[in-house]
Amino acid sequence: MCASHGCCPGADRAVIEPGTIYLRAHAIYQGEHFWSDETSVVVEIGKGAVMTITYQQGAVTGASARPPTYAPGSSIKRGDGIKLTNSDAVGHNLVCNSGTPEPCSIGTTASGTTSAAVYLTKAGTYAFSCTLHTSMANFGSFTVTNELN
Ligand SMILES: [Cu+2]
Repeated sequence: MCASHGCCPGADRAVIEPGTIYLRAHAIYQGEHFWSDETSVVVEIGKGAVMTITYQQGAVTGASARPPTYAPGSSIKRGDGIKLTNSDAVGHNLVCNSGTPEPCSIGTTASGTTSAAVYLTKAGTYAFSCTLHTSMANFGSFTVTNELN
């Protein structure tokens, strides 16, 4: 269909990244170029696997004593998510530090419960804190690889 409309032969092979893509149709008729009005589509990464970050019992006493655990590992792909399981005795949150590739935040999660998942689309290292407890600043980190889910 693309070729029959005389459009750019590479258009259907473009690598699509998440974001807004602006499109115009192009045609050549009797040597003249014609362009349609511009339109846009939003491309989103699908939601993939979810890593569980667990705050262990005693987490509030300090990161060095009881660091969080990561299952199945501390690395996810773009489009994957994280959720917080709080196995400590008091409520905690998980807020990505400033300077991470994109903001992330899981609100206060009560003792013995698991939060909903939060999905990330940008590759890089995400350090996080529980902002309720100063002893849990820079509490842990995980990595989002450039690979798409
Ligand atoms: Cu906390």
